[in-house]
Amino acid sequence: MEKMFCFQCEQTAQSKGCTVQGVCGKTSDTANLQDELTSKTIEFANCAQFNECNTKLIIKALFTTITNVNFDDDSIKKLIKEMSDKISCDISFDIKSVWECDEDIRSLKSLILFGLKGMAAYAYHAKILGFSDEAVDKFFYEALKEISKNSSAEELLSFVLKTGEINLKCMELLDKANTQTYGTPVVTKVSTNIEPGPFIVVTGHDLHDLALLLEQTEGKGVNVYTHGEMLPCHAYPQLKKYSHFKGNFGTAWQNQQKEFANLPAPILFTTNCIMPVKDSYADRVFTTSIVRFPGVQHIGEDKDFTPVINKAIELGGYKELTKMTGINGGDILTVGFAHNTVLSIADKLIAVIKSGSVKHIFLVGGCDGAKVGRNYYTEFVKQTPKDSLILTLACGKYRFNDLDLGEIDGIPRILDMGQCNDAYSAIKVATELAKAFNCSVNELPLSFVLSWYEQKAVCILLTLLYLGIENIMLGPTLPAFVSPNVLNILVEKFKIKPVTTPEKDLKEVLG
Ligand code: FSO
Ligand code: SF4
Repeated sequence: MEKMFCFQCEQTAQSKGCTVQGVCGKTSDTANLQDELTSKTIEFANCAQFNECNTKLIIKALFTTITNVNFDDDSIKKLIKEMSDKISCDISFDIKSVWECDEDIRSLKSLILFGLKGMAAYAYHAKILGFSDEAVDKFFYEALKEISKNSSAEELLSFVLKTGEINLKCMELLDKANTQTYGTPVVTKVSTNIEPGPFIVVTGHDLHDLALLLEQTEGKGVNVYTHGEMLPCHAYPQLKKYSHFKGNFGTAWQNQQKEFANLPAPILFTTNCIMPVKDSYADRVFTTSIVRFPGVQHIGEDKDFTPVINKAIELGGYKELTKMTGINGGDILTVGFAHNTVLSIADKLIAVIKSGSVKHIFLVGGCDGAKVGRNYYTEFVKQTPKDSLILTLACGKYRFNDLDLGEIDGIPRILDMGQCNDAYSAIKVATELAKAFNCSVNELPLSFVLSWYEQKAVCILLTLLYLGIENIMLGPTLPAFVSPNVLNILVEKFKIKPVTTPEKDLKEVLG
């Protein structure tokens, strides 16, 4: 008897589905509540009027069900009740009907639903900064309705690509929101060392929460360090202006239970990826916005971070400068190569490609994760030829972002473009290069080597497919929700392939 069913992330049990409890730590009760919330959200989208308040509720519900966001049954129940109270039409839908239907339909509907969840996270961050796009907002209703219909595989496939198209708009919107609010990222060197005295570690993806925390800690003798996907925040002028915004602590999300165990500082989670919080550091963890974990103190919508600041002062931080490194021993991480920065040196970039100093560009991006095989990405980057550049984004970069691979004619070989949503920057750079060389993106000496873990990576992948990007290498394993027939379509139409070994894949790419 299955107690639950979930196969939305890369670490799903036996690469098939979690049926007893989540590998992520989600209990079957939480998983079933998240299914109920998804079902209610689909019912709601079928009858709700299109307006800001309803859109926000839909986005919040979708974001809540993303992997490693919310483990708290009470808050999910509250959201289900809020949604149920607003359902005004007579419709009944159970997401379990999707899990139980024909495997190709299940696969296509999963691609839409999981892509939508990822997009909801990006739309949420943009809305917090006051930025919305009507086409993006309307699509949430339309796509959720589609999931409840009896559409054909063909119709669903075109909806899958439509999800990718709208997600591109959504990432563009978030890029606009972040840069108009906090300035255009500039190249910045970030230290991995921790200075003496009280400090706060902030993780997740939300720039707004970080900005508020920086404001509230100013002049209080409490330093702020990023963790995980917050690292690129150091490049934004309106954030880096704070002298107490110091550096980066730790590596990617899957190492948090080890890295936080003895930390003499509080940790603020602004989004995923939160792992089950161990007793050894539970009293030091704070969540805010959509993130929740039972028993962990939550900072509400008033965003009063006083309890976090007081905790930092109480714990006191390290007594002396504490040297730390990335996973390869490097202690400086360079960030800030967003599309504006890279395109500001477009002439130089074009020149080094034309002269042959740069023969290939690799986009090695995506999520990190716990699986052993993920050292593929470290090895891949280490083995790339010296006349190649590596664009990177999202938390998978912690596998190699502390490596010093040198420069080519003044351009660093590793260019960190930002968070997962900054895949938009990579797309911008690729399309501009294609224009300059008067060819298609697929004809550029550019290869996409992606790592996926959760649903934000799904919507980014759909965007790349919508753009017609071919030969994407995807790992560490293919999604369990892609059925053999759907995979065949992806292989035939887009030549998508699973990663094999760095040696073999590099040989194939470079011929
Ligand atoms: Fe990583 Fe987690 Fe940003 Fe994801 S922290 S895995 S793709 O949430 O969103 O990259
Ligand atoms: Fe399993 Fe991933 Fe779902 Fe968690 S989110 S229950 S690990 S498939």
